[in-house]
Amino acid sequence: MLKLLFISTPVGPLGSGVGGGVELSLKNLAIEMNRRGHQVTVVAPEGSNLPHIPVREIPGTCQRMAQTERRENSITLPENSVLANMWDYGRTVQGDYDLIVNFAYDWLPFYLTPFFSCPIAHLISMGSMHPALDQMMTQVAHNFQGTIGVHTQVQADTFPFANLCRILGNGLDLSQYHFCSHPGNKMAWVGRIAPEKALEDGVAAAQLTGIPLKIFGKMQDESYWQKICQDYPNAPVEYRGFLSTLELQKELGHCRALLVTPRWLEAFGNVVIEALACGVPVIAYRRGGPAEIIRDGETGFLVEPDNVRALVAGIKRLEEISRSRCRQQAEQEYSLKALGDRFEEWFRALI
Ligand code: HBI
Repeated sequence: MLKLLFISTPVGPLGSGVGGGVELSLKNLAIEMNRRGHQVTVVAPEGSNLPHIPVREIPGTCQRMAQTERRENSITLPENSVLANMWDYGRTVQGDYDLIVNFAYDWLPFYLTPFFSCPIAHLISMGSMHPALDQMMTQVAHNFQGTIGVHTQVQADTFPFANLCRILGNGLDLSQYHFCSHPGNKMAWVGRIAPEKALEDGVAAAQLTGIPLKIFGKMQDESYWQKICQDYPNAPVEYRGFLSTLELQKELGHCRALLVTPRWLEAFGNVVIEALACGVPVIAYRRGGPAEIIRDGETGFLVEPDNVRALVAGIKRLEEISRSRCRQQAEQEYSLKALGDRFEEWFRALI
């Protein structure tokens, strides 16, 4: 039985959606490790909540999202930083745990690593974004070999320490996702509404095909959304908000396809395996994590990045994809058991 301390992302409380995919990763991992009989405690900003997992809520000011920082900016910490407060708490209790797992994409946890006696596993949730952060990650990768975990090879390749990364994929509680064999005539787009996700390309594809597009996700950048509505006033789109997994999978399952249009390099693409779990084919730009997940022509299509007409060509070929093959891939590669096996092996290697 392992005693694990998960220290969460500082960008927002767990359950708020601000932490995007890393919230889902942390929750699923905590549930799976618990199921395996390990003792998991989560440290997260106050206002966080997780089903059946003890959460130590820490007060303080949330950290700005790394993708909103400019590459040449210095590393910043706000006054009464929740990131600093979470790690100070971790320092005081580290003796009670076999391993600390860091879920923050931030400079401080990497800098603090040599000051801790308890081993620390770092799960990096995005690609390279910031030279000062890359530098600190590189130091940890070399001085604490094996402690850097990432989701995909393409994400690892964005870092100078690519060969020192452990590739862990991701996973879902598939029992929460129900296979749907007969969708309606609509498509889905799922993700934080933010420029790096290029929602406008999905909207443009809906306009070109006339197939209604359901949009799900945290409204992160309102002005960005307003600009899309102005640029595509007649596109058949509907914003459905940030839904719970139960609600999302119900609506997602009734779609003919999920469109994945990242402008940036997605480290993984949780929404891709959520769609596959519901039997929904995925049409994605051949870029980042989705390009490593989707089996082109079998569980979806990978198309030329930033090319809306290529998305449309993929949509027209949807009949070629078997929806049950999509669900099958999720069960083979992205179940919580598969995820738990990969992570437990990693954790044990570090203890
Ligand atoms: N930014 N500073 C910072 N820290 C994080 O942990 C972080 C982030 N931006 C996005 C993010 N985490 C997650 O939404 C993605 O890793 C999925």
